[in-house]
Amino acid sequence: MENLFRLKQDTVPIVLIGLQSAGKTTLVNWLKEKRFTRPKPTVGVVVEKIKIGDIFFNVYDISGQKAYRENMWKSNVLTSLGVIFILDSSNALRLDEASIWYWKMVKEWLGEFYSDKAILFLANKSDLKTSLSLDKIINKMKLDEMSSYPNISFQFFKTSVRNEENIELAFKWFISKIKRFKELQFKKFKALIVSDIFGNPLYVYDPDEIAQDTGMFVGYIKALSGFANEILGHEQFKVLKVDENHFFISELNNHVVLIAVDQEKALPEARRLSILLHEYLKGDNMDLKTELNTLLSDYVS
Ligand SMILES: Nc1nc2c(ncn2[C@@H]2O[C@H](COP(=O)(O)OP(=O)(O)OP(=O)(O)O)[C@@H](O)[C@H]2O)c(=O)[nH]1
Ligand SMILES: [Mg+2]
Repeated sequence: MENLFRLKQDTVPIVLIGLQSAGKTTLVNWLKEKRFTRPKPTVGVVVEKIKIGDIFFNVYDISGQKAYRENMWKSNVLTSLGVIFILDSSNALRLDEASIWYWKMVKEWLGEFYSDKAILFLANKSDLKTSLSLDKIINKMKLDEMSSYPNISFQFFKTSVRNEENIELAFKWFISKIKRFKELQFKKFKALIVSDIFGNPLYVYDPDEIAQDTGMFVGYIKALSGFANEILGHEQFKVLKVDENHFFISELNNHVVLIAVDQEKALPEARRLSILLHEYLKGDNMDLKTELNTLLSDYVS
């Protein structure tokens, strides 16, 4: 447990997804070296720490192969502040498939619970003759429906990494959004509590501490997600196993509560407590506040 909590990150996680050969790795290479490359297909996920503007990013470049989409894409989308979805605009044959996965991300993975996400949509390879117009892509993929997701900041660009068309412009938009989200996200945080099954806090981090290390909480989720071994009934709750303890992590409205429980049968209790804590942290239920006050008065400001 000690070790896990030393896994801090002072970088902002962002993720690149999109079907095979869209140009994800080419874009990452461009960000690093400012030159056009012809990479080999990515196997699994490659993480690069890259400074863009005045922010350090941990860039998660994930393979476009189907086997990685449901789990790797999803878990990285949920734990990143920003998502770059790249489409090969010259490949009309795979537009439907790309569309299916794009909307799966927005509707199923992000859903209504997650706010403060920036999605940068890049219709890449605009330099190729067969490249579809942005209008056609917007139409076919129904991208205008993004306006009904006010919790997601969305912008699209037609780009070419090869010609550097719109790349700077796209990142200018993306970074300005990320900067805002970074500030907001950590302002919202009231506390991060790791408690045992009886609600006795084992670790408590106060908001100031969290604000000082902006990537910390995302880092926790990432570290713990690696150990995920089971999904409980509710989509928002995951059981995570580390050594002989179970760690319970739950994400809702950007509040995060980690609860360590020592036995399997204690999970329902941890879950109940987590829900109460979430309500408390949201700060809009006065009755719950009273109920939890006794339990947490020393720990939550
Ligand atoms: N013409 C053109 N080719 C590009 C552009 N961007 C990337 N490519 C090429 O497209 C090919 C595939 O690019 P990758 O970056 O490997 O694609 P990827 O999305 O990382 O693919 P996977 O790792 O397999 O998921 C490479 O040969 C790139 O050089 C572009 O803007 N224009
Ligand atoms: Mg790649």
